Amino acid sequence: MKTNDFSSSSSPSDRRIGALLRHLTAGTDADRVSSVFASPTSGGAGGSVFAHLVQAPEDAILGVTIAYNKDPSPIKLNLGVGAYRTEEGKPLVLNVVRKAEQQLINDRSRIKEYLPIVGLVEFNKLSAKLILGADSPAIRENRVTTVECLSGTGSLRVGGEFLARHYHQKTIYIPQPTWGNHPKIFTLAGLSVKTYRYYDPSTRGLNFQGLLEDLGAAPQGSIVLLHACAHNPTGVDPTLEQWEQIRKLMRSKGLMPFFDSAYQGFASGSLDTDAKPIRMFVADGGELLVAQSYAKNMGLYGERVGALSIVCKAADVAGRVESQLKLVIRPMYSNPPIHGASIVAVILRDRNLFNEWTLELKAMADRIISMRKQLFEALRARGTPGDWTHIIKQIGMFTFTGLNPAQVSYMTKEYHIYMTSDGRISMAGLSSKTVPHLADAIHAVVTKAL
Ligand code: PLA
Repeated sequence: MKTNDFSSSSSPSDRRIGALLRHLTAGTDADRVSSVFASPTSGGAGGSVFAHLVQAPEDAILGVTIAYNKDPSPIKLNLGVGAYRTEEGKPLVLNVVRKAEQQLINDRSRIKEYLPIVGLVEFNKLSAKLILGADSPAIRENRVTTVECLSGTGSLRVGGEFLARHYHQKTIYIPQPTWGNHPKIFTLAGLSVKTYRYYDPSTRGLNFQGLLEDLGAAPQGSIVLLHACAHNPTGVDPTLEQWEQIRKLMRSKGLMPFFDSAYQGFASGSLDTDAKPIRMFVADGGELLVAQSYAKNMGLYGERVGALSIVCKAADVAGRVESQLKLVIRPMYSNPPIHGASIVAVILRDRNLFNEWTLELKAMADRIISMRKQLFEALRARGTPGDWTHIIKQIGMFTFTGLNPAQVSYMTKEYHIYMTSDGRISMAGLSSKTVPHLADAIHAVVTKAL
């Protein structure tokens, strides 16, 4: 039987006639396969159903690494993403993490079954203790519900979606500027995103007055995203006295605090000191949310391990909140991964490993602080015009240099130094060896008047 006369033809009407013919002559399997070529999602001559897509831009932060990887220059330097590097410029796996992993591997009783929807229960309890404090009244009174989520990002997303479903106010105020993913996470979670003033470029410090005015003018009950410490990208945190004023204002207006704690321990080197602002809000007995990440402070970036805690006023409410969180999580990713959370649980439950972790964490924080000093001194030695004291005043992983996008792109082109276009540099990506190169680049670019 010869029914293929039309199937190799390119005209759609020919193909339709061919298909019709084959249908009428009740063809063989091969005929039926070729008739599928006329359907939009099958192979063959038709165009892709995705052909209309435009190329999306790379992510403003993670795209910097992609550009860096493509650069063959031996002097290239990646100060884009906030990922800790050693003095040798290498990624670091903490010693305690290696030890915890060894323990896990040696334990033959460990299995790979699904975790519950809320994740590893011991990890959740230990995470709440780490952020709220071992003596937290909220934990003692069983008013906290904690769920394991996919690192800080996942915790923010689950918390955002929970609020969009169950909280009476759907607007979240985020600082201006903030981590670039915040507006996207909360918009997709179903909240409407507004900003409050945070940073004053003229002082390179906190715009405290603007912050108080904007939160004061926010509608009653609005959600407010607060960076727990080491504000990204500015490196500017409120003082404890300012936090106290923020707390009073927010509580007086029934604003709901949603803390993003992505850098606990990285700001001061102390886990407890960095958690103080959150604990001040818990101490007043009010409600709040906290998203925790272990990416930076335990160096577990790719393990995607974090937690969302919701502090409630009563234990029975916390229980119902948890039941609703499960309804958010189950259709999103069903249940979280087991490995990263197990590493964290091993470290947090064991006093020796915990102490060793705090030392390693402090060493990372100290190395970053020493990079700040070295860069500041290097610019001073070069007589680079401008006041660079913000390099040593700012807190955490990043320096918000004040360099503009043209200056950033010049430094990338001429010096192979990669950073986000807002002039943020990851101090954790620097080393004593690379400081002079960065200082040369900054000196060149500010004296060029771009
Ligand atoms: N919140 C803030 C304020 C962050 O800076 C980051 C990460 C996260 C949450 C999320 O981290 P996690 O999901 O990995 O736990 N910010 C990085 C990386 C370090 C990134 O953009 O993804 C940054 O370079 O800004």
